[in-house]
Amino acid sequence: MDNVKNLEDQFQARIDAGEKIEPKDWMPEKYRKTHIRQISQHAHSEVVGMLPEGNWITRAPSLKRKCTLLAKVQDEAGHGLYLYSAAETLGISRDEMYEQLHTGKAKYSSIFNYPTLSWADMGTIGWLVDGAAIINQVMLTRTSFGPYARAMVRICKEESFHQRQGYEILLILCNGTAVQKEMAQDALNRFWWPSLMMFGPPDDQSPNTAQSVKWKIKRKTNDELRQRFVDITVPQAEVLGLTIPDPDLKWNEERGHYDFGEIDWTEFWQVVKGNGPCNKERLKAKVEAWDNGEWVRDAAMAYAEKKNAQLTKAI
Ligand code: FAQ
Repeated sequence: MDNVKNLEDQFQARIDAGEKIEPKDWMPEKYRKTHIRQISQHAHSEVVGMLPEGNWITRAPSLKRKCTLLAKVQDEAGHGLYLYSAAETLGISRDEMYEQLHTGKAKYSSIFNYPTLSWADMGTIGWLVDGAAIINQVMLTRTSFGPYARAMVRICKEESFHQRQGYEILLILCNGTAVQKEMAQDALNRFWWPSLMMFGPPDDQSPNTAQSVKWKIKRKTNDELRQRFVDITVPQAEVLGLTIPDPDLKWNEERGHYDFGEIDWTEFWQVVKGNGPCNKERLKAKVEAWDNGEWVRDAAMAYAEKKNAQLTKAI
């Protein structure tokens, strides 16, 4: 018992000194489990997050837009793969993680359970969803677990490009016809509140935050990051000439931040529990893709086994 306490104290001292923890280092079991939970949920979010935008690849308004959207969606797949690899270093297999996703046991970000109804949603997802993801993930480049922190550096560079391409779509729409601007406003109206929910429950209702901050898994709390997102995004909406759908949104001189209205946490928990507008559709699409891809996985494995056998024989 004393031995474990000593190890835990030494571990915390390493964290406090700003050292990175690597997969083969000793770590408390809860630190390992928290990372498996967070990194795998993050990976699932990237992968399920391809679906709402994938919906618009065939309907993009020009070849240029189609290529850009295709590249963005592929980037998200890549992010999922780096993250699954980072989680695997903690002793969970990719198959186990997929199984947790496909059986509905694992979570993924609530935001991807909302439908994408117009082309303006592609702009709004880039601007707000990738925008929120960057604010959360820039902090994660300094997270204490080495493989996660390193994966986040590259991911953030790509998310930053995604945010700009989304904002540019909206700039064009907002400077276009009245109908195009209306489309952009409608997308903002639908995505604003779900984007604020991406940062997770308020700090006083977040069971994981206190320990995760202590272990430097989280460098800022859910509410701190949410406030930062609002402060950065409001002036960007002003440039677009769009109205954020929150009558309580107001600059607070004393705090040096925007005040904003009450988030509907009942809606958030409903979506997290599987009852959002698209939860069932998203899971069904993922499971179908997995089942339909079985012959590809089998063929790839058979090819790899054959190559291995040839190599072994040659040696
Ligand atoms: N949705 O105690 P906390 C992206 C759950 S990537 C669903 O505060 P924690 C890129 C939480 O898991 C977006 N569930 O939890 C892209 C926990 O449940 P559990 C994903 C949520 O972990 C863009 C419970 O509530 N980003 O968008 C959500 O300390 C465009 C209590 O919450 C990441 O995953 C939610 N929004 O803090 C892709 C970033 N919020 O597991 C495609 C890494 C909370 O105990 C297109 N993750 N829950 O059963 C994190 O930073 C953290 O995990 C938080 C949650 C901040 C999300």
